[in-house]
Amino acid sequence: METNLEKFREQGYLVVESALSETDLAALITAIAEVVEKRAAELYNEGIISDTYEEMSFERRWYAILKACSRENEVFGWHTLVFSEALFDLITHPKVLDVLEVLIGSDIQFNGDFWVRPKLPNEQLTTLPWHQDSAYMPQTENDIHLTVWLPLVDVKVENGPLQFLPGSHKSGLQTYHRVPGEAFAVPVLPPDSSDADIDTLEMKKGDLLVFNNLVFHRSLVNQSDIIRWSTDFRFSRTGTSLNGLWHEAIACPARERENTECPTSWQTWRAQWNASPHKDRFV
Ligand SMILES: O=C(O)CCC(=O)C(=O)O
Repeated sequence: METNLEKFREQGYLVVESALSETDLAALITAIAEVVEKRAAELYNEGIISDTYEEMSFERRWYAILKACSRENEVFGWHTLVFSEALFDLITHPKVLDVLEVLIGSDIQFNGDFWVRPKLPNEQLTTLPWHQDSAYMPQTENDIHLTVWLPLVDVKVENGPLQFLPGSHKSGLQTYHRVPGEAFAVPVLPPDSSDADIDTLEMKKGDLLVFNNLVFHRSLVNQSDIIRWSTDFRFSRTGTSLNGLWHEAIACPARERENTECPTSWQTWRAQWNASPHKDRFV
């Protein structure tokens, strides 16, 4: 049987089903819900909304609030808003790092790049065209950078799954150009594929997706009426150059050989964050 490592090398991505439990994800979901709660209270107190939608579920509340104040298309992801110990604990969770260790060995650095994505119904901004992540991370194409992508709700065809082209990382980085109306640069030559090659990833909350920096993927429109919440973080082998990427100042060791404990504490990472010139760069 093909191992996870073989599958990952062949496809450029890998889904590990039920890698995390409800409990593993609970603290981050609570941290996100607290951001929503705080913002709802502010908007209510400012008289901008007349209901805080307190009774609504995690999947619906933020969208209801944004609709009520006509601010539906604001950002493609949250960064500073979700900076928290809960987030750090998930990034450095042993179950996450165990998956990575099989792929890149036991000396692993967290690149400092993290997002929580509230992908809203029918939102264009978060409907991403085919791309390779190295197109947006200069000078990373000769190294392995891994994205760990975790759905915080079940992902189906209707609510904006990711699609991949298996094996597309093998042709290297393509050239990209800007297209009016597209938030992201798009490849000059569209990836060479037929529809039959496209792998649409329906995932359950608790599944873990990991993909490399050269595999072609895209994010479909969310055609449902719920938010497709997800979170993603990037990693590489310890010592891999981050070449001045904007998040380099908050990169840190996540695992080192012969040490089961994460070598970086939350306190250390928070101090890095506080000293970082970029901490207020994104919402
Ligand atoms: O979460 C998404 O919808 C898109 C994620 C993505 O394309 C990426 O992280 O490169």
